[in-house]
Amino acid sequence: MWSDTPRPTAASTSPWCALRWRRSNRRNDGHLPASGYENNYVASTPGSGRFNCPVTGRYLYVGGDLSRAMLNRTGNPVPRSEFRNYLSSGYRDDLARDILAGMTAEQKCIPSRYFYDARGSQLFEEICRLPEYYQTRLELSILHGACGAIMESFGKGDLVELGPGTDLKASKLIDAAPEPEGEGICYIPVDVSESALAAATEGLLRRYPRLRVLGIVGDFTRDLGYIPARGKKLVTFFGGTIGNFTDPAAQRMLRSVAGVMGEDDRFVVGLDMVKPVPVLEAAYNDAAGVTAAFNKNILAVVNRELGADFDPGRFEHRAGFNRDEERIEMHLVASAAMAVGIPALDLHVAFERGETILTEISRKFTRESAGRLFSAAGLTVERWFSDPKEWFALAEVSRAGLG
Ligand code: AVJ
Repeated sequence: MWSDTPRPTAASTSPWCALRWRRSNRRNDGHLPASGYENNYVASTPGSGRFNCPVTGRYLYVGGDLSRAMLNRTGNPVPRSEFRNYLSSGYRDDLARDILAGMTAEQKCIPSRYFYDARGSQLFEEICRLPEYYQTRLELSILHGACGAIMESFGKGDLVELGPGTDLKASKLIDAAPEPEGEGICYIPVDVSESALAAATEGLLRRYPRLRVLGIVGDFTRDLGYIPARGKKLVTFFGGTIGNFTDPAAQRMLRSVAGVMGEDDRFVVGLDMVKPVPVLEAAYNDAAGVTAAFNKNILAVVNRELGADFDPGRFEHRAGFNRDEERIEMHLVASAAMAVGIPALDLHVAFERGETILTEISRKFTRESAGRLFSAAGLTVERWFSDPKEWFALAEVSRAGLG
């Protein structure tokens, strides 16, 4: 269920673990470990690594090595990074609930968040390198031009990135910060994939010796409350992923971001824009078939997690632009009538030939529709950065009506 993200329990078979989690429970304010207990911990485990609590499964990750660790006031090394895991065993429960709803709906559907298992994430990275998929490259070049202005007004504080994927965007921003080496910045990536977070932060810790990292392993549609409330914040949500949400879901998401923002805070959102339809459709129907493989992989996720027997070979990839809704819709089309068993749900699903599963919507915006989206969530566009053709844009928004 969406609501029952488990809190850490104090019970543990490992004394340091129990102590550690009780501490983080008590002051769940996101402050990085300061001194004392955590220092002993680092000193006894030189180098970097992750340490699981055997009971909660949560872990502390200490990155970098002691030679690069920062020193506290008393000259003791302080770990520069910590990961907190707020994900529960709820992933499978969520999937089960979503698949039950999706497979019994008039238009069968599977939410796009389930694309991103290890293979799906790898396929998505491949998509980003495709000649037809202009978004990733354009966004990075827009950010290249915008990062100076964005970081000049931000200065320092918490840099929160929702679903980072790679460390490319964060390093562009940190490079453009007024102070060198990540001084004064705590990078707070939020992602459901702990391995993606570890990969995205390791390089940053090496590259910026003064940078601190607080990794939040969680779902940014519901775990934003774990982002520490302190100082100044710059929140980023790149990639155009906001377009994957229907309007009500986008409103919920934007409102929850607005809820952690103060009046000086800014939120930078990547938006894919309406453009000639052939360009849009080519981006989701690449010649190499990577997007088709990415689409079908969602069936492998359901098979693995719920014991279902979808045959990905009997579904075809289809993606097209819906002009009325201004969005790409991605489907899997049953190439024959078939029945699919989903044992974990005690469900048999009948497909007619040609019936589809909707797996993703990817909304395309205009300045006007983006403005409406933000203002409905209590956010105001402060600055707009885009390429000359306005194929992609970064909207820098603030909380409306504050101060
Ligand atoms: C990462 C969600 C922005 O919608 O374009 C790429 C995902 N789907 N190709 C998008 C995706 C098919 C992508 N987002």
